[in-house]
Amino acid sequence: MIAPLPPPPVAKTPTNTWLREWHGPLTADLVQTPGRFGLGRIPERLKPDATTTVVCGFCATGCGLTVHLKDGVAVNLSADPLYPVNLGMACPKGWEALTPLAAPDRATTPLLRNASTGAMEPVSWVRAMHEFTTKMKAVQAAHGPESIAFLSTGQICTEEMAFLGGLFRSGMGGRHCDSNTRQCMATAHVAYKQSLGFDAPPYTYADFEESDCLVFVGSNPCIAHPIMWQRVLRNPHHPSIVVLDPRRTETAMAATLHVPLAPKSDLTLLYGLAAALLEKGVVDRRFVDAHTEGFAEFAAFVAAFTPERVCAASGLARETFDELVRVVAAGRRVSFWWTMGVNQGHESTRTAQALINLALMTGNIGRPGTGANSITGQCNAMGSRLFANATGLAGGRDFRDAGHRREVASVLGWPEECVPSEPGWAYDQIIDGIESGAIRGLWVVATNTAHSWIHQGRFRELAAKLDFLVVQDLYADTDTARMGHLFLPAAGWGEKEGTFINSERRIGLVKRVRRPPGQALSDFHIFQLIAAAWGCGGLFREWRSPEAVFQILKRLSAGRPCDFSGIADYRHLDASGGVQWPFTVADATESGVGGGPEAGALPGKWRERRLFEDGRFFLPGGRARFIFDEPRTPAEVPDAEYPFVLLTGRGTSAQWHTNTRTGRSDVLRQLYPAECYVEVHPDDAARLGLTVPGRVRLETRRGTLDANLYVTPTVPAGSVFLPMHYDGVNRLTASSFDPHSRQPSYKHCAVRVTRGN
Ligand SMILES: Nc1nc2c(c(=O)[nH]1)N[C@H]1C(S)=C(S)[C@@H](COP(=O)(O)OP(=O)(O)OC[C@H]3O[C@@H](n4cnc5c(=O)[nH]c(N)nc54)[C@H](O)[C@@H]3O)O[C@H]1N2
Ligand SMILES: Nc1nc2c(c(=O)[nH]1)N[C@H]1C(S)=C(S)[C@@H](COP(=O)(O)OP(=O)(O)OC[C@H]3O[C@@H](n4cnc5c(=O)[nH]c(N)nc54)[C@H](O)[C@@H]3O)O[C@H]1N2
Ligand code: SF4
Ligand SMILES: [Mo]
Repeated sequence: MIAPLPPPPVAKTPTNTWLREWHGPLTADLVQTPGRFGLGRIPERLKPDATTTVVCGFCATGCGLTVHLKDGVAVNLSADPLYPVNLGMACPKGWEALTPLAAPDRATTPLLRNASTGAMEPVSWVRAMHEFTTKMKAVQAAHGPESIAFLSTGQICTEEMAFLGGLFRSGMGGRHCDSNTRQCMATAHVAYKQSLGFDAPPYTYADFEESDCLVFVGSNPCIAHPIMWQRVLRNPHHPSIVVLDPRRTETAMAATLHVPLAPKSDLTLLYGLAAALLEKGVVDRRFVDAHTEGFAEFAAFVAAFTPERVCAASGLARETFDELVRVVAAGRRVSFWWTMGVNQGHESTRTAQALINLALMTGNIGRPGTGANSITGQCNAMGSRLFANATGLAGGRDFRDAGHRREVASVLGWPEECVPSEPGWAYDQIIDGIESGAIRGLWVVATNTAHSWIHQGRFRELAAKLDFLVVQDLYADTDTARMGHLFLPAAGWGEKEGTFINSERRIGLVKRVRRPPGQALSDFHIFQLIAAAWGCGGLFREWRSPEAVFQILKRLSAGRPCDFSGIADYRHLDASGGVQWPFTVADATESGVGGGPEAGALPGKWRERRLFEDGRFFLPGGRARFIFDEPRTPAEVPDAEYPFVLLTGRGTSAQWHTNTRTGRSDVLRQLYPAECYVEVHPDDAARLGLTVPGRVRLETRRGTLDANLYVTPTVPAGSVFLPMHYDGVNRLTASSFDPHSRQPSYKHCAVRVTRGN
């Protein structure tokens, strides 16, 4: 493994003279005028004058935050009581959202690595653009156009994602690109697409309140989606709340039934649950016959999953399994919710589909309080699923479909040959491509691969082999940025405008309420600069502002299941507290945009939009499919040498991923342990002679990590849990992927636990 380079110097730039240095054709457009919604005019809402609402930039709950302005600049914020998502609530990250923007060590200028000294040195944007284009083009000239790649994110605006995908694939001639959405939501995307015909989480947050039985699988909303959990707590129906998690998490403690299944035994358990429900006759025949296909085969398949088999595989007591069956059978409005305990597994797509199957067979979809509901992670992972242009073509289309390509070309006014006809490589294939030498230039935008990628030691070794590594981030000291040759300083959430799509498909508005520091530019502006410097600015003539691109995205969505062409503009979104897709032109006419309830956003007047209310799915014939497979053993199971299972996930509601943002808030730092810790069951600690306070050494076949010992019965004996927020956690994890979604299996590998230093 290579030693990380020293942190780069942070340059102070007194003025924005860089703008005058830039003589490209887009110069006039690039001057940042005060945002119409942030700096400057305040949107017309039923609000005091000096505030404006912005959608939060951390998780996909998509809370509305009321930003308090002084002279048009944000000075504080509070939770928006009128926003339909959070109803006046916010979690610690939301309350502290402005703080990381004001960090004194924000990156303020592009940085270029000095080849002789190895130091990162401040350069102008002109020079940075020159370096970017000449180096990337040189890589392409020497190794072919497909030898450059990008890795991006679910944390920039949809308009920016669409620009990046279009710029890279159609403008720069690259092919391989993916985002951290692969680490997070790829499974849900593939599962929905195969089973329902489109990547379409069907629910609306009101379903948390309308369900009489909520089943959370591999999901810890108390920590990871606290405001969704608040919505659960508002449920007036005294619901059963079931949690399937190997750990007794905060959510499991608050549940009415915790099902502590063995790690990665979900698929067997869910098939067993289906079999037991079938035996009890808990099947909605009318729904199954009218709206699905493959049920008979499914029913025959699951018959082999007897309670005995389930209990042997999952380690559950028979009473616990029977109670699970009883509770689900008793529900009239049952909703199934899943997050990373499902998505990050070796058979994750089939596991997600096992949940979809349960919802279909019991007719628990398309009605209030029901659904097979994937909870999204990052603020705009839903935007990246629809518009990143990586594995799917804009608007949830397919690259390989000539009709789809024609549609996109005609909407964009591009020649058809500009629209790629093949998907690019997935994240893991791009990393393999670096190893094989196929990928030589890499551009990392708003993600911290060197910390978050599975088996990170391998990535770090490979990244050192790259001819050219560009990192675009708010901070120049992230683990990935420290390895780069060129650093591009980005404006963050709150310093730019655009839209995010939240977990319930609500398109919400992000506004510019702060000026970015120094020469930092919005990702949108950076893409414009690159397009101009590369010489492909002509393709993006219409892409002059985020809102202009929003209009293009509307057109791309038209006629698709995600059609939101009925949204007029940003002002409409702002006035409505966001709008859930689909929202077609016909919907807009019906609800009277400009004067009706949708646009008026009077408290209590917003309309919730749930999918599949008519029982029609997006597959040919309108029928959903039962999809299933034999369960498999994970790639790496405990043995005599590495006897424990390593679980990883979110540690506290105050930490966000690799902690680049949350680590910069004094308030948030008070809310979590400063040093990495590992949770060990009391029996295991006693057996291993580990005592508190003490240090533990964790070793896997890939690496070693020392952490503080936490002894707690919340983690099952035989497993240990590490929060993902501390560097080094992914030194331990093993490269293993679901074959359908290629999502990494972050939550299962074999580890040895001994006394540490
Ligand atoms: N505070 C905070 N909130 C966040 C984030 C953050 O970094 N910090 N990140 C956001 C993002 S991007 C995401 S994707 C979400 C993630 O949200 P969650 O998925 O809810 O969070 P995790 O802790 O990763 O995993 C959830 C649970 O899966 C369990 N699990 C592990 N293995 C298995 C298994 O085999 N079966 C089952 N049934 N469960 C298992 C773990 O014990 C854990 O409690 O959170 C979002 N919200
Ligand atoms: N072991 C283990 N590993 C995991 C997981 C796990 O459960 N266990 N979970 C996985 C999941 S679900 C996820 S989503 C990933 C997350 O992994 P990452 O995406 O690597 O984590 P972040 O810390 O969110 O990194 C985002 C980066 O973008 C920067 N940034 C923020 N906003 C902007 C912006 O507007 N523009 C630009 N240019 N930069 C910006 C931030 O400073 C930060 O450096 O981690 C994955 N890794
Ligand atoms: S729950 Fe998510 S969206 Fe809401 S304030 Fe917290 S981080 Fe932001
Ligand atoms: Mo995620």
